[in-house]
Formats: sequence, C-alpha cells, structure tokens
Amino acid sequence: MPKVYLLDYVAGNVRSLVNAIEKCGYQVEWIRSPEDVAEADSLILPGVGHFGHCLSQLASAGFLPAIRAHVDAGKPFMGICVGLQAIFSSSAEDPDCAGLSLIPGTLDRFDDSVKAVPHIGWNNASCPTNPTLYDLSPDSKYYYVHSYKYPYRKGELESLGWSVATGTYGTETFVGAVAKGNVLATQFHPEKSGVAGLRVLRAFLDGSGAKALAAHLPESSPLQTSLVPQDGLTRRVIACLDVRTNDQGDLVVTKGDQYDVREKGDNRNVRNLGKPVEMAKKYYEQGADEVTFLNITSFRDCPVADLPMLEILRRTSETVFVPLTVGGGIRDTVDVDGTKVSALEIATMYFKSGADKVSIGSDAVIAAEEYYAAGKTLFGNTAIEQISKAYGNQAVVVSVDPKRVYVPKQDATRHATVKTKTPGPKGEEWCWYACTIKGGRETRDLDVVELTQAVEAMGAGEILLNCIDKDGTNSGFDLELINQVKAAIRIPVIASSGAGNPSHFDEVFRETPTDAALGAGMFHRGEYTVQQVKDYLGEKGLVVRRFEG
Ligand code: 1PR
Repeated sequence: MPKVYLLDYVAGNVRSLVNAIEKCGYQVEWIRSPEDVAEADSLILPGVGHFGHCLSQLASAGFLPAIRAHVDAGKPFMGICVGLQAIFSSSAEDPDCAGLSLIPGTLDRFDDSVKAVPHIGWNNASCPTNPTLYDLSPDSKYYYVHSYKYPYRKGELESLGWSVATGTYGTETFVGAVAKGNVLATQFHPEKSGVAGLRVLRAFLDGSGAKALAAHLPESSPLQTSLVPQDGLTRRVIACLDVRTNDQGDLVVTKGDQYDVREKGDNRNVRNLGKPVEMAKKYYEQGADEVTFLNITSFRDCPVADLPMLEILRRTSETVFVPLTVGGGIRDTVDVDGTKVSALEIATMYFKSGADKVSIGSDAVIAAEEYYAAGKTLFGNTAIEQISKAYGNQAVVVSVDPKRVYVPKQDATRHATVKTKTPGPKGEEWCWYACTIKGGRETRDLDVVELTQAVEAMGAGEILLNCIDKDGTNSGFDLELINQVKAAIRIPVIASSGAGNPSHFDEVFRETPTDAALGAGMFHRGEYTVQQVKDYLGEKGLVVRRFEG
C-alpha cells in the first residue's frame, strides 16, 4: 500500500482522517518529530481547534522549519482546517502567533451579529476559474466547522499564483480551499465530507490533483465571480440514536416517548429498534449530514468501563464519513477501581475512537448553576471549558433536556417566559422551560436561557435542544422553545424532539432560525428516510446536501 505521512502534533480526532485515507487505499505513517518530516514524500497537516494552540505546538516542537523545507522541496503537502489556516501568516484568533506564511495574510472571525458562529455544516468549495480543482465539484457540498476564516477578495490570492475555491456564509465569502504547485489546503474536512470529500483526498494522495493543476490553463474568459455569491450553507438534517443496554444486556438503539423508553403494556422491556453501527451506516447512506449517539443511561454506569460505546464509534467511523457526535456520561468521574478520570480524559477516549464532537448533558446544568452561584465567574475547571480549550469549542455540544413549566402570567416566575400558543392544563398562557438532569428524572431551578448563555460563556460550540414534552410525540418541534433559545445565544442550535414527518423539518427551518434539525423515532421506525426529508425540503426550495454514492 502506498504511504502518506500524517503530522500528529496535538490530540484531536485524526481517526476519521486515518479511516478516510485507508478507504482511499493508502497507509498512514506518523510523523512524531521534525526529523521524521524529511522521510515523508507526502505530508498531511490535520488540524482542529485553536490557531495559536496548533502553531505554538508546532513551533515549540521544531516542526515549522521542517514543514517549510518539505514544501520548498516541492513535495506534496496538504493542510486541513486549522492546517489551512496555518499556511497564512497570522490569525486574529491569536495575533501573537505566527503561521507558516506560505501565503501572506491574516485570518479574521466570522461576524456573529446576524448569524451563528462557529460556521458548522455543509457549504460550497467552488473554484470558478478551475471548477474541477482537486476533483472539487461546484455541485457538491463539503463539511466545515470553524469560527475564523480567510476572507475572499477577488484576484488577491490568484495574483500570487493560487487557485482558490470559496464558500459563502451569510454575506461573507471565505476561502474554502487553495492550491498551488505541490500545496493543497482545505478549510473543510474532506474526511467528513462523504464521497465528495474522499474524491478530494484521493486526488491529493494519487497526485492527480497536482498534475491536473499544473496542466490547467487559466480561463481566458472573465471570472464568474462578478455574480453576487449566495449563502451556500445547507439545511442540516441529523439522525440521532439513543443507545442503551436492554434487559438482555445488548447495546441497542432505543427511543422513548417523553423519555420513557420501555414498551407500553405489561411487558415493560426496553424498546429495541436495532443495532447502532448498522443503523448509523444506513442513515449515512440515506444522506444524514451528521449522526449523533447518545448513551442515555450513562448516569448509572461508569463510562470508563463503557467500552461498547467506544467500539461503536470505532466501527462506525470506518464507514460513515460525516461528523459523529457522542454524548452521555461526559463528566469527572471515578472508575470502578477507584481511579479518578476527568471529563477531558473521557472526551479524549471518544475523540480517539472516532467522535468529532462530544455532547454534555447533566454536567453542563450543574456547571451552569455553579457559574451563577459564583456571580458568573469562570474558573476554567468545568468539563466544557477544559474540553473546548483542548479541542476547540466546535467539539463541545451541550445537550439540553427541558420541560415546560406553565405559569398564569409572565411575571409569575423569575424565569424567562414565553407566551404560548399551546396553553397549559389550567389554560395558562405562559410557560418557561426548566432544565433537567439524569435523562429528565430531576428538574432544576434553571431555565434554558440561563443554561445556554452560561455554557456559551464557558466555550460550548453548539446546543442540542431537546424537549421532553415533544420527544416521541410526532407532533413537530417546539418552535417557541427554539425561538427563545436562538434569541438568547450566538452559537448554533440543533432543534430536536417531535419530528414525525418531513413537513416538520420544513416548518422548523421556516418558523425559526434554527441551524440544524434532528430526527430519531420517525427514522428508526422506518416511517420516513432521511432522504425523503431532504427531498421534501428541496422541493420546498430549501438548500440541502444530496448524498453522493
Ligand atoms: O446527562 O451528559 O449523561 O447525557 C445523557 C444524554 O442522554 C443527554 O443528551 C440526554 O438528552 C439523553 N437522554 C437521557 N435519557 C434519555 C431518554 O430518552 N430517556 N434521550 C435521553 C434524549 C432525546 C433526543 C431524541 C429526540 C428526538 N433523547 O436525542 O432523539 O428527542 O426524538 P424524536 O424525533 O423521536 O421525537 P448526560
């Protein structure tokens, strides 16, 4: 098998990249020291997280001169995500830290005054002057997750000899990929971009992309970029698998009604809807933009011993090339043998097994309560802060399990209320959403606005917004809840709970500014496929990513 060399400078989810490279028929060799770089024919610099963290690690280990020498020698080099950012000279994310300066210029942050940041999801990487650059396709979508970007200014990088592919988020057009000579860098994750991403990776690995680039003659016709670029971000549709051990001891996908996952009637067995790895693959092939696994009874088990969940991730990431999130039991804990294990260590095990994001539930509620009790002070010791510092905030999702609490009037509670179109049992027209822990078993005196604002301050990158009242009802998402949370924070929100048919997805994308929508039961019971949801959204004029086989 031909080899490619991967620079492993920090922790991060490189397992998916390794799986994607192997899927393309190549073998990974690890670069552990600057001396190893000289051995590498082809070198990949993956990157997640913080520009300064990445560059300072590379600099202190002495990698920067070795990478420059590799590039100067004309050997193939690819940067991914922060690996793209590293080839610029600097970033507003850490102005004191110098990049590799293969391209002069400074990255800046997306404007979050009118849209959620990080930019998470599937967007374009279109190069009008060379539409098949490294097998990119103007019709395909690629998976991005980043807050900082290099703004695209027509002709700027092209005048330096770079071919540039762009995406547009809101009104901001940014560099999605650049290529010149032996160098390719992508802001998106090819290893998480399904078949479209694997094509780009293969074009780098087999050299065909660089060869075609060398043979490419610049277009003589004017650039098509005089057209106003359209926001290319698609509507994200996520499939969620609630996983737990059933009464026979097997790890199964289950699904509750308002969080009760046991059969109705006399036999109160845990509902068994299938096997996690097989179902994840099925949803990937139906076009799911992400797959989420929630270990829903983790508060009872010690997660460190929870090897089956790690195994599920390992096996899933071999065949599913879209982002994987895992939740359940991510908190500081004590293992069965008495060893203390931090939330960060648990998250690290999940990332190493193929997860791209971890989702924190109960522990986030407790941390938010402590944050308010300390007068909104951050001590840096919560799971959210530690994991987002190490892996970037895009890797930390907070899963919220709210329950409606009805009140007779707006000021009957100290909590943030909404006027509701579905009045309570006594005709109450106002409600607030109370946070719960332990799978909805314990309700706390904390509302969703308080929770989501606190975890945003701690460094969470995304909110998975469930709703116990709606879960498993097939009656549509709780639009009032989603609108309330979206108005309170700037990080992306995933709407969850209540999806029963494709029109509910259309409704939530039109009636709320949600960034993504998640379904579970309707997919598990085989009532609808993910593809049917996307077809429906497409027919209604919403932009969706199509699965490429
Ligand atoms: O608290 O950090 O250990 O995490 C536990 C995780 O498990 C949390 O994310 C919590 O939401 C989840 N969880 C705990 N108990 C249950 C349960 O169902 N008994 N599931 C549970 C949450 C909600 C969604 C569901 C949607 C869509 N499941 O993930 O998939 O409601 O369902 P639908 O489309 O069928 O309506 P921690």
